[in-house]
Amino acid sequence: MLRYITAGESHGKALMAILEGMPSGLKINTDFINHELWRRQQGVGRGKRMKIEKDTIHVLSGIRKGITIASPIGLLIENKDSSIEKLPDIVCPRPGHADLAGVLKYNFTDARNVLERASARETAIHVAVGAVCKMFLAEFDISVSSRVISIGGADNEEAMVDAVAGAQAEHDTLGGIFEIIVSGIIPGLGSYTQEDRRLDGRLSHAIMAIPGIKAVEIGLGFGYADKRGSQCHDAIYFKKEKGFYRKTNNAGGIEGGMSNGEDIIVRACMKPISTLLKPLDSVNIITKKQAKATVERSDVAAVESAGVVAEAVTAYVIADAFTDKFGNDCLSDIKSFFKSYVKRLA
Ligand code: EPS
Repeated sequence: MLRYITAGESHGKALMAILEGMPSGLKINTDFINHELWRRQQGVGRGKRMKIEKDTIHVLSGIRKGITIASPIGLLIENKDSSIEKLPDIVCPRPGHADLAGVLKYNFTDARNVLERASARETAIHVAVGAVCKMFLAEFDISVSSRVISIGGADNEEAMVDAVAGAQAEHDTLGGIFEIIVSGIIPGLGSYTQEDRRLDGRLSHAIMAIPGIKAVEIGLGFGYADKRGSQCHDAIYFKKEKGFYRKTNNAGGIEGGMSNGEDIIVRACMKPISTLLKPLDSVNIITKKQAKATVERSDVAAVESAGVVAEAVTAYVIADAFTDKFGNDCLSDIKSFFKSYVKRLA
């Protein structure tokens, strides 16, 4: 089992995570983690904050001489903008953001207390955790990637750039759809035996929990609804050199809550960013008078970044399911077990 927890506010001193359960013997490449952090900061529609920050990882514990030693891995990213104590109160909650439900729940008179933690800035540290998980999975030739399918309804790069520029000019924001692909996967990760062991449930949970995500589908997803079974289930074939395989992958690599050996394909929809420069109606939480929502510095769109974050949480879920099956103690033992499993499947 793997687990991790994060801490940190958007404009606090730093973002932190403790990742537990990584086996001993894994080489940690901090350049790779920094590259993943850099990827999250790119993309059409990102705001001014991305010009301020140059997210850089500090690995505080869990490695010695660049190799994991099975103890919890402490990760930290410093915020260059750490102005949390000086930032103004927010009393007109932004529709779509955590602001209103957060102040009601925690009895605040300032939504700043909510948004500082609810901000998608926190996703940076998930990317660092995911980068460690990707390094682990790479030992078994498993890779996780993503691609943007559409932004604001536009589905080619030029149109996406234009759509974002158009929204920006009108002080508006956009969302979109991205896809996650897990390649090199073996059959048998996850399990049908208990609902919380189902890989599709675990992946959907992790991706749906990324700020701004409103829908997740696996494989054909909603497309199954208007198909007959005979048109959409992936027929099974066998070749000596290949083992069991499919000619189609509508299942998105998961059947019965387990990986079936085909690529895992997950798509998710991100809603438009909730901070609008031309704000929607809101209510002042102190005076209860009608007002316009607070305007904060933000992005116009962050679909590509959300894809990078989803890669990270997917890598974590796959690594978690992988260690459930093959163990957590030491990389060489896991490799031996993995080899014998692959041999048995053949
Ligand atoms: C983000 C940092 C934030 C926002 C954005 C994502 O920085 P700031 O609030 O200082 O401009 O750019 O946050 C949101 C979209 C949000 O809803 O809170 C980041 O690092 O990704």
